[in-house]
Amino acid sequence: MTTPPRIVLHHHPFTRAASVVWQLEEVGAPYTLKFHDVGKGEHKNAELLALNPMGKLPVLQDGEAVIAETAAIGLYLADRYASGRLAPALDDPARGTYLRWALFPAAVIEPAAMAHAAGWEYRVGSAGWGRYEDVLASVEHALSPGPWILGERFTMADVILGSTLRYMLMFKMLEPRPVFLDYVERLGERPANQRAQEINQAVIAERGLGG
Ligand SMILES: N[C@@H](CCC(=O)N[C@@H](CS)C(=O)NCC(=O)O)C(=O)O
Repeated sequence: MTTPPRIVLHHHPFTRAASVVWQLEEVGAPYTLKFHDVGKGEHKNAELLALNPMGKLPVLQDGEAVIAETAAIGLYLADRYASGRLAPALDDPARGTYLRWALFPAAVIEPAAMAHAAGWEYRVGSAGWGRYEDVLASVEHALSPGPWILGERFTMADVILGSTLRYMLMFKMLEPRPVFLDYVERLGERPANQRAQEINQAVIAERGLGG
């Protein structure tokens, strides 16, 4: 009898959990998906609230470890299962840039784009995400010349940043600068990304979520 994988991803394909499938495919560790119908509010069940009182997906369990927040999940998986491959080693100076760009999407890009789209008024000097224009310029600078955040070296930071750029471009929440579009296109060529899209699509078909 085979034992089930330790890693369980609480999942719905229309949430950020879809990009964790890509993280997992890059890492290559065995995992299972546990579907929660967000449309029916199933992600607010007692089991998930106990794991993540935010009541949000994704949540990943790995044995006793419980991790919420997409970026934290990616960093955890890379350190735990792909250290030196998808995550620079602890004593590698490249780790600074790696961590910076893994955290930048949730800490800066998302709130900046949201504030911009919603026309929020705020004090640029007090808001951690600053000015929308500066955010765009910073991401553009970080991706030039590319092809990846660490130059020739692909890491989990690219999965985290690329997932955010992809969905923000898709939902027209980010200015479609050529550097961003080229980066997302390059990421789309990665076999692990393509496998993840197939896995997410299969869940959409199986659950009749196509709309
Ligand atoms: N900061 C979190 C955001 C998680 C999040 O907002 N998840 C959304 C789907 S992408 C969700 O669960 N929404 C349903 C709800 O809030 O009820 C992360 O990066 O993982």
